Amino acid sequence: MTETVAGVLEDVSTNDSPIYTLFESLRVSELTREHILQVAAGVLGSVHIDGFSSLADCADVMEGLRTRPLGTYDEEIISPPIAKIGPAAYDFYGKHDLDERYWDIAAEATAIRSGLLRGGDPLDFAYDKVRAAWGGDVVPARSRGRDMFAGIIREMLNGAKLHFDEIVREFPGVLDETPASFVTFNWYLSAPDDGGETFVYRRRWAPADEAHRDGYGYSEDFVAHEPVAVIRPKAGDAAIFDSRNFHVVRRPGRGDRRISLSFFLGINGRGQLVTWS
Ligand SMILES: O=C(O)CCC(=O)C(=O)O
Ligand SMILES: [Fe+2]
Repeated sequence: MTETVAGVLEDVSTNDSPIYTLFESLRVSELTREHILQVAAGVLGSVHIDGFSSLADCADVMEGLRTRPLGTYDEEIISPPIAKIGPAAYDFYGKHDLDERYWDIAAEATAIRSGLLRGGDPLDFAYDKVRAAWGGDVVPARSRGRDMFAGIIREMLNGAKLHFDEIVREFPGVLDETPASFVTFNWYLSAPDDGGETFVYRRRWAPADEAHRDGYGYSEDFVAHEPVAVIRPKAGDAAIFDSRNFHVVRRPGRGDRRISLSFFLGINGRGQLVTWS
């Protein structure tokens, strides 16, 4: 157990058997395998990695995004550009199928992304660091034998409503193999001076929560009293948390745009990290 977690260890048990909430938002300078495992096991709310990349690398990617002819890879692209580069499996949940469009958008996005960081792919940079932390393979999840897309670049223009991400529940059968955990990874390439925080609640979806539906998300009142891990993004930082916990992204305030490169991480039965977006 890390020192910080031990430091906040508080027995909240109502009988003689100790029980700990364990939902800290840890702030570290290096991601480790233990961080990923603790988030996956649910004994850590979030890990915020300071200086995951240099600001120069963020600026390089941002400059590339500014000058790239981004084309018509997705109708969700709005002005200003870079609302989203790359498909999210989520976009295809309603169709119950990753159709040809998914693979087409994936190929285009991969091509656009491939030259964005010092002539290389920023996803490779992120994979190298996550692989080093994990000490094992980081490989794409597969859907009907094909490598899924991972590494969406997206701008949160207005934040995101309270939601959870659990692909095996929302899109059963899409992954060829069921991972044992669901962690989201976000590398913040650009971030506002204020606003744009991510709140992660210690609360997983339950069927009765559908009574709190609000469009694609949920109203926040029913999680308001849960322990919460808060991430305040800074450019160059990264963060992980269990994507099955309800989370909300606040509207970005003053300063730079809120742009991240992100993917989900699952741990499979062979001890590999598998990725998708
Ligand atoms: O941008 C963020 O901080 C979180 C976005 C999100 O909803 C996710 O990664 O699942
Ligand atoms: Fe999410």
